[in-house]
Amino acid sequence: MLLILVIIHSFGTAQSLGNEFASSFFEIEKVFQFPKNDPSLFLIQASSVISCSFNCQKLELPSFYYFENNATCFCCSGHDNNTGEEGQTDNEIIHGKRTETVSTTYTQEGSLKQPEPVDCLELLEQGYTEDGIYVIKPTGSTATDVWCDMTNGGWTVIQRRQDGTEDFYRNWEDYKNGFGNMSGEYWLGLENIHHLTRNDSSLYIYMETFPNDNKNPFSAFAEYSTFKINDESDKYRLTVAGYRGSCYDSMSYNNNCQFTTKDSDNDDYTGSCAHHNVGAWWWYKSCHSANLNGPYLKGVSTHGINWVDCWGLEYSLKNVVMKIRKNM
Ligand SMILES: [Ca+2]
Repeated sequence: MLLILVIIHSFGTAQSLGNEFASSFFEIEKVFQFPKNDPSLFLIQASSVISCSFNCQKLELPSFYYFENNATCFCCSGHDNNTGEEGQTDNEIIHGKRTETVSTTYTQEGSLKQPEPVDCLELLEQGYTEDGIYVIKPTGSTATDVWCDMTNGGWTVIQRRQDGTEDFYRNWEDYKNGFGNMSGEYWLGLENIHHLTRNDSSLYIYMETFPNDNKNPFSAFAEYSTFKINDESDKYRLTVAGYRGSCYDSMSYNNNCQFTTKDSDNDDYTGSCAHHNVGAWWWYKSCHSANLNGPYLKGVSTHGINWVDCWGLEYSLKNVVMKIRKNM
């Protein structure tokens, strides 16, 4: 551990990186292992304290030092709390906020550990107020990228539809593990949703129609004060209750249902609702009412992205965002 302190000391106070490293270290997003014989230590390029923090968490190395002068970040698994070695850093970073230049003793109190945020609400509470992609690590799960809606109070986005670029007619493994692009269309994954909803949580759904279709209402929200899904052994069974919204409720019908995909039929319908509706959902009996993972069919059509009680079975929505948050 003394080696770490020596490395930090030299990076923090001197020219930090030697010329022999400079060119390769500034390659964006590339991860460099340093030193080569120790897999727990990494030097990465990072454009800000926040990207440093998140990238280190992604590597599952919760501690970090960020050096603004050369835009590098040193990730490590932890600090030796017993050595009492003294070091000098350009900036000390505590809980994601940079302090004035300090000289510090590397004790537990002086460690730069960044707590791993379990969801977007926790990130918001740590002071991250901008909407965007963050790394979270739900309790019991692994680190994952996610879009955080901070503007409306720290919601973790679990699903987004907006342009049809992503294929949502997928199998069980994909729905379990998640798919898509966090800045576009995606499904976070049932496993993560399960872990995120172990605490009392709410679900908020925003839905929007195509302007040219002149639908009334143009958009709607549906919020459920109880939203929880069981684990895979129970096929991610849904608990949903406590509706409030601006149109009608199309999801309480799915309460207590298991999840169904095209290759895993867990619905009570004689056929497969996933085949019938070309999607995947917590369906029941005659399948329909909500089909937010249906195909992107742009307006009037059969079995698209439906919210039946508001726009009927024959209308496929333009935008959908599903997001969850721990109840406060
Ligand atoms: Ca069936």
